[in-house]
Amino acid sequence: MAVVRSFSLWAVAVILVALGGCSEPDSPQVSPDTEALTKEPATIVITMQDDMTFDPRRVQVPKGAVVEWVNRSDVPHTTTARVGNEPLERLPEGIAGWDSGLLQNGERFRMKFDTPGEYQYVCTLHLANNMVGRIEVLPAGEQD
Ligand SMILES: [Cu+2]
Repeated sequence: MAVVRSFSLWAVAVILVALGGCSEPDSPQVSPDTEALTKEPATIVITMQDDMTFDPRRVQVPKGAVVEWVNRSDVPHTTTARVGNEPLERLPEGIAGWDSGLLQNGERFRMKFDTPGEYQYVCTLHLANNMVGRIEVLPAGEQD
């Protein structure tokens, strides 16, 4: 059950996903009439607050959703979930995790969640404040 440590590769993949998010190849046959049926991945925004919290602290998202963290406070924060840092950081089996690095006021970090399961992440700067968040990624068709 060896876990491949591939943070840097993962970070590159995340960046590529973030950069390419708006230009994903789609079906060339989509007409305006079927636009309503075209499935755009949902984007869920989580803000980082002055009181050292993620807001909302817990979210449920459908498989394929994009989560975007935005620092709305005057101090830097991170969103970080690393393999082997249980219990505060938890990832589904085989997921490499992520680390935004320092996000200053107004800066953003995005992740796409394609694997159902429970993800728990932290701000590495504010562990003492219990700055923890949780994302539950639901299998397709099971979200309310
Ligand atoms: Cu923080």
